[in-house]
Amino acid sequence: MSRRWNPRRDLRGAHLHSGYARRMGRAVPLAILLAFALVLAACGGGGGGSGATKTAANGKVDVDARDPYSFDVKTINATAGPLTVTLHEKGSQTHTFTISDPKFEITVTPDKPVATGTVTLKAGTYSFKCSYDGHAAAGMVGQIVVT
Ligand SMILES: [Cu+2]
Repeated sequence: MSRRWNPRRDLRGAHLHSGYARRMGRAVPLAILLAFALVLAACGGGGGGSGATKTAANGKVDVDARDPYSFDVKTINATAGPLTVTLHEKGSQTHTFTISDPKFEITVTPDKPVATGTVTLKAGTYSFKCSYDGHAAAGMVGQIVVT
């Protein structure tokens, strides 16, 4: 029967074992928390974007498309007339700079990292986005304010 066993050793064994279990029990959630923190940091870094504003100079503006899913500008100020947009690929995914009305789209890929196009805009506010739905939803959107 178990009464013949040295109770001290049994107790110590149980104590050590429970200590080990406690450490493990703490280590696993910590690893999960760290993994979540990394995921959140990655999302925050890209999707957060910024409220950056750029003003077109001489009818030209440069826009960076970054991974994951952000432009380096949220608001582009421009004057009525032709606006030349140069899109630069700063990541490794295909992105577009798209205006739906008037229809305008330029596309960059890792193999073709710079794209330029000109669109003529009247005074008003236009939205632009990356035409990949997931990208726009993740923050690749902005507006052009034409005065
Ligand atoms: Cu995109």
